[in-house]
Amino acid sequence: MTILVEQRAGYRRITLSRPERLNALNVEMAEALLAALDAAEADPACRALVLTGIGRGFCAGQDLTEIVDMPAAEIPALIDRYNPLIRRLAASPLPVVCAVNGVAAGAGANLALACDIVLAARSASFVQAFARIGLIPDCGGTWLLPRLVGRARARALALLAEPVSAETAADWGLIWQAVDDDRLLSAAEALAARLAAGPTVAYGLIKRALDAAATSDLASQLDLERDLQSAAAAAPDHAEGVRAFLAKRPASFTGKRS
Ligand code: T3D
Repeated sequence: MTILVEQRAGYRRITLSRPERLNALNVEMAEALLAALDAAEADPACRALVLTGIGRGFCAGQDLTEIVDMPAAEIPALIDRYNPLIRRLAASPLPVVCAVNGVAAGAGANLALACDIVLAARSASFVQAFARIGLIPDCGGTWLLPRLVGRARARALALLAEPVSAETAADWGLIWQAVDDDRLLSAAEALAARLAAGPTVAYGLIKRALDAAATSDLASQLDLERDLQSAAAAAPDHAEGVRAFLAKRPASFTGKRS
């Protein structure tokens, strides 16, 4: 079993579980993660996700023992097994909190960055390790890095392949927050619980709008905001949010579509 899935009140925690290899990614793990996303999204009681790793690493990227003798011609097919996971994480209607418990290297770093809110233990680090083994950042790295940290830092991260501490990652805007190691899981779970009690439909639409903005012009984005706002407003949580505000009470969101 390459991952563990645990049901919590309102959300699921998915834990990468190949600690002897620092949770290095293989096709079996990518497919298990996709199946876990499918199952979570199909369950109306699941309204957020936490992704973390077991042991001292978050994920050391591609399991290199699996590609050591792989002909270059087979690489595209391999990457086509991973890319759906990055697309699915980014496009999931559920908010995904990543708790980076240790080193996140190569595809493991970009797997974390594809999540919505990334917390990292202060002892964790991020390394775009690809160039060390003559590869380029994949799993969305070349798309995400310049958008997250700008051209200069993206280039240095990718070309130098040096580790960046969790604190620096937070200072640069690569991630949301660095937290004390012993608080990482509780902080991530508290965020997930908070998101699980939020307006789930609006969260999914917020993600869609922000993702579209990366490749859109202002006029198109305004049109998209109009359309997505209308979908958000049609969900019962919008009316509940307004009623709760006017009644000066906390909102009780259900996450229901209609
Ligand atoms: O070909 C393609 O295009 C496919 C797609 C590729 C996408 C990628 O992700 S390419 C990048 C792959 N990842 C890496 O190159 C990182 C390799 N790992 C490291 O550089 C280091 O392990 C770390 C910096 C992540 C951590 O270093 P350290 O010193 O804390 O740990 P360690 O001793 O190196 O690793 C601990 C064990 O995990 C060790 O096994 P052992 O000796 O105890 O039996 C090590 O071999 C194993 N391990 C770590 N990373 C991988 C791995 N085993 C297989 N694949 C790994 N990626």
